[in-house]
Amino acid sequence: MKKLLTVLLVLTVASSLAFAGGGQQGGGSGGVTKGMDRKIVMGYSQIGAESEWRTACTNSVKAAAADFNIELIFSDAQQKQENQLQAIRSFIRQKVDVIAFTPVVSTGWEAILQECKDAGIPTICVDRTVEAPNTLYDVYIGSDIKAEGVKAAKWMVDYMKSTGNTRGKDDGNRTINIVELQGTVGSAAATDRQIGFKEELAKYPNYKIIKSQTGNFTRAEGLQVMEAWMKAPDAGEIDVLFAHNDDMAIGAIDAIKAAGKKPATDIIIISVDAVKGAFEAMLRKELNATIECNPLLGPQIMETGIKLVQKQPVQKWIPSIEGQYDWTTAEAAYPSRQY
Ligand code: GYE
Repeated sequence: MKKLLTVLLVLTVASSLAFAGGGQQGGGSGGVTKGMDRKIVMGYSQIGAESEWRTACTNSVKAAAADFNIELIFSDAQQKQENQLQAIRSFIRQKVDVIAFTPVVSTGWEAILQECKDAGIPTICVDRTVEAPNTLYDVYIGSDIKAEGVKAAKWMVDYMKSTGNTRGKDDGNRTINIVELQGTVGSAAATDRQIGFKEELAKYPNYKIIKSQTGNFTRAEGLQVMEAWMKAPDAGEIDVLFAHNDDMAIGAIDAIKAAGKKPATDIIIISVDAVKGAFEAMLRKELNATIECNPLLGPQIMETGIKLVQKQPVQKWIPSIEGQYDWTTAEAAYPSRQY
Protein backbone atom coordinates (compact mmCIF):
# COMPACT_ATOMS: atom_id res chain seq x y z
CA MET A 1 0.00 0.00 0.00
CA LYS A 2 2.80 2.34 1.05
CA LYS A 3 4.67 1.54 -2.16
CA LEU A 4 1.58 2.23 -4.22
CA LEU A 5 1.08 5.56 -2.50
CA THR A 6 4.70 6.53 -3.16
CA VAL A 7 4.35 5.61 -6.82
CA LEU A 8 1.14 7.61 -7.05
CA LEU A 9 2.78 10.60 -5.35
CA VAL A 10 5.77 10.50 -7.67
CA LEU A 11 3.46 10.28 -10.68
CA THR A 12 1.34 13.20 -9.48
CA VAL A 13 4.34 15.41 -8.79
CA ALA A 14 5.92 14.48 -12.12
CA SER A 15 2.78 15.20 -14.07
CA SER A 16 2.09 18.47 -12.29
CA LEU A 17 5.67 19.59 -12.90
CA ALA A 18 5.35 18.70 -16.55
CA PHE A 19 2.07 20.56 -16.51
CA ALA A 20 3.35 23.72 -14.87
CA GLY A 21 6.51 23.73 -16.94
CA GLY A 22 4.74 22.62 -20.06
CA GLY A 23 8.04 22.01 -21.83
CA GLN A 24 10.23 24.52 -23.56
CA GLN A 25 9.41 25.37 -27.12
CA GLY A 26 10.51 27.89 -29.67
CA GLY A 27 13.77 29.66 -29.79
CA GLY A 28 15.82 26.58 -30.69
CA SER A 29 19.07 26.13 -28.83
CA GLY A 30 21.70 28.78 -28.38
CA GLY A 31 21.94 32.13 -30.07
CA VAL A 32 20.59 35.41 -28.87
CA THR A 33 17.11 36.90 -29.01
CA LYS A 34 16.50 39.30 -31.92
CA GLY A 35 17.51 42.79 -30.85
CA MET A 36 19.18 41.56 -27.61
CA ASP A 37 22.68 40.59 -26.62
CA ARG A 38 21.42 37.44 -24.91
CA LYS A 39 18.61 34.95 -25.16
CA ILE A 40 15.53 35.85 -23.11
CA VAL A 41 13.00 33.50 -21.53
CA MET A 42 9.24 34.04 -21.64
CA GLY A 43 6.72 32.10 -19.58
CA TYR A 44 3.34 31.88 -21.30
CA SER A 45 0.20 30.69 -19.55
CA GLN A 46 -2.32 29.71 -22.21
CA ILE A 47 -5.83 28.74 -21.16
CA GLY A 48 -6.34 25.60 -23.24
CA ALA A 49 -7.46 24.52 -26.70
CA GLU A 50 -11.19 25.19 -26.62
CA SER A 51 -11.56 26.65 -30.11
CA GLU A 52 -10.05 27.04 -33.58
CA TRP A 53 -9.20 30.58 -32.50
CA ARG A 54 -7.23 29.36 -29.50
CA THR A 55 -5.25 26.86 -31.59
CA ALA A 56 -4.37 29.62 -34.06
CA CYS A 57 -3.27 31.85 -31.17
CA THR A 58 -1.07 29.14 -29.62
CA ASN A 59 0.53 28.36 -33.00
CA SER A 60 1.22 32.04 -33.56
CA VAL A 61 2.86 32.40 -30.12
CA LYS A 62 5.08 29.34 -30.64
CA ALA A 63 6.10 30.34 -34.17
CA ALA A 64 6.89 33.92 -33.14
CA ALA A 65 8.99 32.73 -30.16
CA ALA A 66 11.06 30.60 -32.54
CA ASP A 67 11.31 33.48 -34.97
CA PHE A 68 12.57 35.94 -32.34
CA ASN A 69 14.74 33.25 -30.74
CA ILE A 70 12.98 33.64 -27.41
CA GLU A 71 12.97 30.63 -25.12
CA LEU A 72 9.31 29.92 -24.48
CA ILE A 73 8.04 28.03 -21.45
CA PHE A 74 4.51 27.22 -22.54
CA SER A 75 1.87 26.02 -20.12
CA ASP A 76 -1.68 24.87 -20.95
CA ALA A 77 -4.11 25.53 -18.07
CA GLN A 78 -6.95 23.35 -19.37
CA GLN A 79 -9.46 26.14 -18.66
CA LYS A 80 -8.63 26.35 -14.94
CA GLN A 81 -7.48 29.57 -13.31
CA GLU A 82 -5.82 27.64 -10.48
CA ASN A 83 -3.56 25.95 -13.06
CA GLN A 84 -2.68 29.38 -14.43
CA LEU A 85 -1.74 30.67 -10.97
CA GLN A 86 0.40 27.58 -10.42
CA ALA A 87 2.13 28.01 -13.79
CA ILE A 88 2.83 31.72 -13.22
CA ARG A 89 4.26 30.97 -9.76
CA SER A 90 6.53 28.41 -11.36
CA PHE A 91 7.64 31.01 -13.94
CA ILE A 92 8.53 33.36 -11.06
CA ARG A 93 10.53 30.58 -9.35
CA GLN A 94 12.34 29.93 -12.63
CA LYS A 95 13.16 33.65 -12.83
CA VAL A 96 11.92 34.08 -16.40
CA ASP A 97 12.51 37.47 -18.04
CA VAL A 98 8.89 38.18 -18.90
CA ILE A 99 5.49 36.57 -18.30
CA ALA A 100 2.58 36.55 -20.76
CA PHE A 101 -0.82 35.11 -19.90
CA THR A 102 -4.38 34.88 -21.19
CA PRO A 103 -6.71 35.18 -18.20
CA VAL A 104 -9.40 32.50 -18.48
CA VAL A 105 -11.67 34.63 -16.27
CA SER A 106 -11.23 38.33 -15.57
CA THR A 107 -11.21 38.39 -11.75
CA GLY A 108 -8.79 37.05 -9.14
CA TRP A 109 -5.47 38.28 -10.58
CA GLU A 110 -4.36 41.03 -8.17
CA ALA A 111 -2.27 38.85 -5.85
CA ILE A 112 -0.36 36.96 -8.54
CA LEU A 113 0.27 40.13 -10.56
CA GLN A 114 1.65 41.75 -7.41
CA GLU A 115 3.93 38.71 -6.96
CA CYS A 116 5.25 39.20 -10.50
CA LYS A 117 5.80 42.89 -9.81
CA ASP A 118 7.60 42.14 -6.54
CA ALA A 119 9.85 39.73 -8.42
CA GLY A 120 10.58 42.47 -10.97
CA ILE A 121 9.13 40.43 -13.86
CA PRO A 122 7.10 42.39 -16.44
CA THR A 123 3.69 41.00 -17.46
CA ILE A 124 1.75 40.95 -20.71
CA CYS A 125 -1.97 40.25 -20.59
CA VAL A 126 -3.11 38.65 -23.84
CA ASP A 127 -6.51 38.68 -25.62
CA ARG A 128 -8.77 38.80 -22.54
CA THR A 129 -8.65 41.67 -20.08
CA VAL A 130 -8.36 41.44 -16.28
CA GLU A 131 -10.37 43.33 -13.70
CA ALA A 132 -7.39 44.72 -11.80
CA PRO A 133 -5.75 48.14 -11.55
CA ASN A 134 -3.77 48.59 -14.75
CA THR A 135 -0.68 49.48 -12.74
CA LEU A 136 -0.45 45.78 -11.85
CA TYR A 137 0.42 44.63 -15.38
CA ASP A 138 2.50 46.25 -18.09
CA VAL A 139 0.44 45.85 -21.21
CA TYR A 140 -2.72 44.34 -22.72
CA ILE A 141 -2.40 42.98 -26.26
CA GLY A 142 -5.69 42.09 -27.89
CA SER A 143 -8.99 43.16 -29.37
CA ASP A 144 -11.59 45.69 -28.41
CA ILE A 145 -13.91 42.89 -27.35
CA LYS A 146 -16.89 45.08 -26.52
CA ALA A 147 -16.72 46.62 -29.99
CA GLU A 148 -17.11 43.12 -31.45
CA GLY A 149 -20.48 42.77 -29.69
CA VAL A 150 -21.56 46.17 -31.02
CA LYS A 151 -20.54 45.21 -34.58
CA ALA A 152 -22.46 41.91 -34.33
CA ALA A 153 -25.64 43.71 -33.23
CA LYS A 154 -25.30 46.34 -35.96
CA TRP A 155 -24.84 43.68 -38.65
CA MET A 156 -27.87 41.79 -37.33
CA VAL A 157 -30.19 44.82 -37.30
CA ASP A 158 -29.12 45.90 -40.80
CA TYR A 159 -29.69 42.42 -42.14
CA MET A 160 -33.04 41.94 -40.43
CA LYS A 161 -34.25 45.28 -41.77
CA SER A 162 -33.00 44.72 -45.34
CA THR A 163 -33.42 40.97 -45.82
CA GLY A 164 -34.81 39.21 -42.76
CA ASN A 165 -35.42 35.50 -42.35
CA THR A 166 -38.15 33.03 -43.36
CA ARG A 167 -40.50 34.69 -40.88
CA GLY A 168 -40.00 38.06 -42.57
CA LYS A 169 -38.11 41.31 -42.13
CA ASP A 170 -37.85 43.68 -39.24
CA ASP A 171 -40.63 46.17 -39.98
CA GLY A 172 -40.03 48.01 -36.71
CA ASN A 173 -43.03 46.39 -35.02
CA ARG A 174 -42.56 42.65 -35.12
CA THR A 175 -40.60 41.25 -32.18
CA ILE A 176 -37.25 39.79 -33.26
CA ASN A 177 -36.35 36.91 -30.95
CA ILE A 178 -32.67 36.31 -30.32
CA VAL A 179 -30.95 33.39 -28.64
CA GLU A 180 -27.43 33.98 -27.35
CA LEU A 181 -24.68 31.40 -26.89
CA GLN A 182 -22.28 32.88 -24.37
CA GLY A 183 -18.59 32.11 -24.05
CA THR A 184 -16.94 30.99 -20.83
CA VAL A 185 -18.73 32.55 -17.86
CA GLY A 186 -16.62 35.25 -16.21
CA SER A 187 -14.23 35.63 -19.15
CA ALA A 188 -13.78 39.11 -20.58
CA ALA A 189 -14.33 37.65 -24.06
CA ALA A 190 -17.88 36.64 -23.06
CA THR A 191 -18.75 39.49 -20.70
CA ASP A 192 -17.65 42.28 -23.02
CA ARG A 193 -19.18 40.79 -26.17
CA GLN A 194 -22.46 40.56 -24.32
CA ILE A 195 -22.19 44.13 -22.99
CA GLY A 196 -21.45 45.52 -26.48
CA PHE A 197 -24.24 43.52 -28.11
CA LYS A 198 -26.83 44.55 -25.50
CA GLU A 199 -25.75 48.18 -25.56
CA GLU A 200 -26.42 48.40 -29.31
CA LEU A 201 -29.62 46.36 -28.99
CA ALA A 202 -31.02 48.81 -26.44
CA LYS A 203 -31.61 51.20 -29.36
CA TYR A 204 -34.14 48.76 -30.86
CA PRO A 205 -36.92 47.86 -28.41
CA ASN A 206 -38.46 45.20 -30.69
CA TYR A 207 -35.34 43.00 -30.42
CA LYS A 208 -35.43 40.60 -27.47
CA ILE A 209 -32.92 38.09 -26.16
CA ILE A 210 -35.24 35.22 -25.24
CA LYS A 211 -32.59 32.70 -24.20
CA SER A 212 -28.98 33.01 -23.18
CA GLN A 213 -26.71 30.25 -22.00
CA THR A 214 -23.02 29.41 -22.00
CA GLY A 215 -21.55 27.02 -24.53
CA ASN A 216 -18.04 27.55 -23.13
CA PHE A 217 -16.64 28.60 -26.50
CA THR A 218 -16.73 24.96 -27.73
CA ARG A 219 -18.49 23.26 -30.65
CA ALA A 220 -19.72 20.38 -28.51
CA GLU A 221 -21.44 22.63 -25.97
CA GLY A 222 -22.77 24.99 -28.65
CA LEU A 223 -24.42 21.99 -30.26
CA GLN A 224 -25.81 20.67 -26.98
CA VAL A 225 -27.38 23.95 -25.89
CA MET A 226 -28.87 24.66 -29.33
CA GLU A 227 -30.22 21.12 -29.50
CA ALA A 228 -32.16 21.73 -26.29
CA TRP A 229 -33.45 25.08 -27.57
CA MET A 230 -34.60 23.46 -30.83
CA LYS A 231 -36.64 20.96 -28.82
CA ALA A 232 -38.39 23.61 -26.71
CA PRO A 233 -41.99 24.58 -27.60
CA ASP A 234 -40.94 28.09 -28.71
CA ALA A 235 -38.21 26.84 -31.11
CA GLY A 236 -40.19 28.09 -34.11
CA GLU A 237 -40.04 31.65 -32.80
CA ILE A 238 -36.25 31.96 -32.85
CA ASP A 239 -35.22 34.60 -35.41
CA VAL A 240 -31.53 35.06 -34.68
CA LEU A 241 -28.65 33.24 -33.03
CA PHE A 242 -25.79 35.34 -31.70
CA ALA A 243 -22.85 33.13 -30.71
CA HIS A 244 -19.87 34.61 -28.87
CA ASN A 245 -17.55 32.57 -31.10
CA ASP A 246 -17.55 30.66 -34.39
CA ASP A 247 -17.05 27.23 -32.85
CA MET A 248 -20.28 27.43 -30.86
CA ALA A 249 -22.11 28.71 -33.98
CA ILE A 250 -20.76 25.77 -36.00
CA GLY A 251 -21.96 23.33 -33.33
CA ALA A 252 -25.36 25.07 -33.25
CA ILE A 253 -25.67 24.87 -37.05
CA ASP A 254 -25.61 21.07 -36.76
CA ALA A 255 -28.33 21.18 -34.12
CA ILE A 256 -30.49 23.48 -36.28
CA LYS A 257 -30.12 21.15 -39.27
CA ALA A 258 -30.88 18.10 -37.15
CA ALA A 259 -34.10 19.82 -36.07
CA GLY A 260 -35.10 20.17 -39.74
CA LYS A 261 -34.51 23.93 -39.97
CA LYS A 262 -32.34 25.84 -42.42
CA PRO A 263 -29.47 27.65 -40.70
CA ALA A 264 -28.86 31.22 -41.93
CA THR A 265 -32.26 31.29 -43.68
CA ASP A 266 -34.79 30.26 -41.01
CA ILE A 267 -32.52 31.41 -38.21
CA ILE A 268 -30.00 34.20 -38.92
CA ILE A 269 -26.62 33.40 -37.38
CA ILE A 270 -23.86 35.82 -36.40
CA SER A 271 -20.71 34.90 -34.51
CA VAL A 272 -17.27 36.24 -33.66
CA ASP A 273 -13.65 35.22 -34.56
CA ALA A 274 -13.62 34.75 -38.38
CA VAL A 275 -11.78 31.41 -38.29
CA LYS A 276 -11.58 29.22 -41.41
CA GLY A 277 -14.42 27.01 -40.16
CA ALA A 278 -16.68 30.07 -40.18
CA PHE A 279 -15.68 30.95 -43.73
CA GLU A 280 -16.47 27.40 -44.82
CA ALA A 281 -19.89 27.67 -43.14
CA MET A 282 -20.51 31.03 -44.87
CA LEU A 283 -19.56 29.52 -48.24
CA ARG A 284 -22.08 26.72 -47.56
CA LYS A 285 -24.60 29.50 -46.78
CA GLU A 286 -25.10 28.17 -43.26
CA LEU A 287 -23.61 31.11 -41.36
CA ASN A 288 -24.53 34.70 -42.16
CA ALA A 289 -21.68 36.72 -40.71
CA THR A 290 -18.66 36.68 -38.43
CA ILE A 291 -16.92 39.56 -36.71
CA GLU A 292 -13.16 39.24 -36.82
CA CYS A 293 -11.08 38.79 -33.69
CA ASN A 294 -7.44 38.35 -34.63
CA PRO A 295 -5.61 35.47 -32.86
CA LEU A 296 -2.26 36.01 -34.62
CA LEU A 297 -0.81 37.90 -31.68
CA GLY A 298 2.55 36.07 -31.43
CA PRO A 299 4.78 38.65 -33.13
CA GLN A 300 3.29 41.56 -31.12
CA ILE A 301 3.73 39.57 -27.89
CA MET A 302 7.39 38.81 -28.63
CA GLU A 303 8.23 42.37 -29.75
CA THR A 304 6.60 43.75 -26.63
CA GLY A 305 8.35 41.19 -24.41
CA ILE A 306 11.72 42.30 -25.74
CA LYS A 307 10.86 45.98 -25.21
CA LEU A 308 9.79 45.30 -21.63
CA VAL A 309 13.02 43.42 -20.86
CA GLN A 310 14.94 46.36 -22.34
CA LYS A 311 12.85 48.68 -20.14
CA GLN A 312 11.61 50.58 -23.19
CA PRO A 313 8.23 52.33 -22.95
CA VAL A 314 5.22 50.43 -24.37
CA GLN A 315 1.58 51.38 -24.94
CA LYS A 316 -0.77 50.15 -22.20
CA TRP A 317 -3.07 48.62 -24.82
CA ILE A 318 -1.81 47.29 -28.14
CA PRO A 319 -4.98 46.69 -30.17
CA SER A 320 -5.21 44.03 -32.85
CA ILE A 321 -6.41 45.01 -36.31
CA GLU A 322 -9.65 43.40 -37.47
CA GLY A 323 -12.62 43.54 -39.85
CA GLN A 324 -15.89 41.72 -40.41
CA TYR A 325 -17.15 39.30 -43.06
CA ASP A 326 -20.47 37.98 -44.29
CA TRP A 327 -21.51 35.47 -46.87
CA THR A 328 -21.30 38.05 -49.65
CA THR A 329 -17.64 38.87 -48.91
CA ALA A 330 -16.51 35.43 -47.66
CA GLU A 331 -15.58 33.94 -51.01
CA ALA A 332 -13.18 36.74 -51.97
CA ALA A 333 -11.53 36.78 -48.55
CA TYR A 334 -11.28 33.02 -47.96
CA PRO A 335 -8.11 32.23 -50.00
CA SER A 336 -6.04 34.75 -48.08
CA ARG A 337 -7.23 33.77 -44.59
CA GLN A 338 -4.38 32.59 -42.38
CA TYR A 339 -6.41 30.95 -39.59
O1 GYE B 1 -13.02 34.53 -29.35
C1 GYE B 1 -12.82 32.34 -28.53
C2 GYE B 1 -11.88 31.79 -27.59
O2 GYE B 1 -10.37 35.05 -25.76
C3 GYE B 1 -10.82 36.33 -27.65
O3 GYE B 1 -11.51 32.80 -26.70
C4 GYE B 1 -10.65 34.97 -27.10
C5 GYE B 1 -11.80 34.02 -27.31
C6 GYE B 1 -12.16 33.66 -28.73
O4 GYE B 1 -11.79 30.52 -27.33
O5 GYE B 1 -12.98 31.57 -29.68
